[in-house]
Amino acid sequence: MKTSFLPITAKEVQERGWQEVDIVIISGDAYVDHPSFGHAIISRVLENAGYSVGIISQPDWKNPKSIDTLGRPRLGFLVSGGNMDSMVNHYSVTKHRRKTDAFTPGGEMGKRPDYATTVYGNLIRQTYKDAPIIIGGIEASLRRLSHYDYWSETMKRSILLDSQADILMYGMGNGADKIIAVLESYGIKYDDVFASDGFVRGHFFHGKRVLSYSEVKEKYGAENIIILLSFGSSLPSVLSLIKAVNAECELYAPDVPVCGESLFTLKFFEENQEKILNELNFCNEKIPTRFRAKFSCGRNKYFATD
Ligand code: B12
Repeated sequence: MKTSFLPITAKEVQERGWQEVDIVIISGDAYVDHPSFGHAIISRVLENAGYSVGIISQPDWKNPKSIDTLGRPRLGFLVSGGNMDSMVNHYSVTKHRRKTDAFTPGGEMGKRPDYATTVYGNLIRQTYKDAPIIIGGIEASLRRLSHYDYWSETMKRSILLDSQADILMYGMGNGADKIIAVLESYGIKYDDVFASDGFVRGHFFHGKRVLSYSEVKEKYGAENIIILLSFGSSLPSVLSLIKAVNAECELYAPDVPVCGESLFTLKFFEENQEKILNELNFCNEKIPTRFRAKFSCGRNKYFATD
């Protein structure tokens, strides 16, 4: 992270000496600069990559000017309803209006509209007919295809159409993205991308159809596969799946920090040894022994230790 809070007003944009921002992020949540908020993670990753980013949090959806407070972004708008689907945020399963919003200061309810991603997208289109709009986060991800909307008891088409956005980014593929970029920078080719059998739904990643674990085994034979694990999880059910895969194939878990382009190499380890060991001691107190990761020769190989 390079700076204090990112600009939320035109004055703050000017104070940084910027003529414009590259990207405006619009979120249905309060602007909380903490990694438990999607807009905070994405804004800092983009800032780290050299882009100028401004935030519009919880715009007044009855006023089209509210999405224009930072002007037209050079590259486009990134839009999300917030950490939760706005309808789940507003209504209980029995369709009663909730009284508090956990993602707004003081729990104040009413700071975002129903179907927030769609409303924000249309609000942008009232002012900018052709500015690129990219939607993401849980609301866009879960509504990416035509779906039954429990709240209106109707079938809805993809939120991509209703929000008038150009691109919908689904899920969290950022860990795998970074690992692929690092492989490419070393000229290392990877043959396929796969997920656990139960997770595969015919989707594509980096132009490759995501295969199931059974399919890759059938295609290459378990003994010929080297797997790079490209996500993190401490869920026991996921860890036991990884452990089963590790028993059949050669498996590595490269450790790619969220910010910066560096890898968790032996050199990085030696330079930061003290900090890392302190952190590990802290983690080891919290994580049961059998789910800990261990180091080997600067490569981070996953061992389930029991
Ligand atoms: C912490 C948490 C809470 C805390 C919130 C405290 C706080 N102020 O931070 C508390 C305990 C208060 C809470 C309450 C509730 N919660 Co809650 N909560 C969570 C939890 C565990 C983590 C949320 C989080 O911090 N995520 C981290 C962020 C960074 O992840 P993310 O938003 O998914 O963002 C990633 C991607 O989506 C993407 N992304 C995000 N934004 C954007 C934008 C663009 C443009 C792009 C391209 C990508 C992108 O990139 C991000 C990084 O990978 C989630 C489960 C989960 N693991 O996400 C449930 C979750 C959000 N909660 C949920 C629910 C149901 C509730 C409650 C309604 C429960 C209840 N019955 O009371 C209440 C809310 C009541 C209310 N009216 O607000 C559900 C929401 C389901 C849904 N369909 O929306 C979730 C998903 C859990 C679940 N699986 O059921 N919750």
